[in-house]
Amino acid sequence: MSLKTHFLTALAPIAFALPVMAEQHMQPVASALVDGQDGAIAGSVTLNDTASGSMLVTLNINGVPAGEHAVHLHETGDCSAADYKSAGGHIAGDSEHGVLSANGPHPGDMPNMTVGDDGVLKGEVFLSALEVDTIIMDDDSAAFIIHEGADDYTSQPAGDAGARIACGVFQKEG
Ligand SMILES: [Cu+2]
Ligand SMILES: [Zn+2]
Repeated sequence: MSLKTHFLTALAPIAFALPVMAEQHMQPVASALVDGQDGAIAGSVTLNDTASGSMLVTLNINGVPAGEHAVHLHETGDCSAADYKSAGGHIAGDSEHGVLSANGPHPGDMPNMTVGDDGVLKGEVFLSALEVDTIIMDDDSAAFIIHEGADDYTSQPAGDAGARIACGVFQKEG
């Protein structure tokens, strides 16, 4: 075997290993299929653990009415009620609602999402105070909710964001 062949043989496993290492910085840990009562809203929300410890939330939903909408993680993985009140209140921990509250925000409070005439709600959000295994995937799971209106980031308990127009229950990935 020539010296050159030895070199290539040694390099090959490294070339295959590099993309895998990159992916390990982002692991999908839970996801939710999201829909609404009118049948128009459809999409998904994915939760990824990252190397930094923050959770990366990826929103990819279509058919949402144009305008500004509050999006939150709610404490119960149950979208069975027509008004989605079955999903309970926000995942709260010891915090108050909203980034404008002195003791806020709740760990699953996210920025308002602005949707255009194409109905696309697409975005990425970092949440630093959430653990998937203990908080999202507890005994009754958790839900993602889109509200009719915007979150004022300060009203208790949920930002005065109006009706719940879409819901999705988180399931563990893998
Ligand atoms: Cu909410
Ligand atoms: Zn909240």
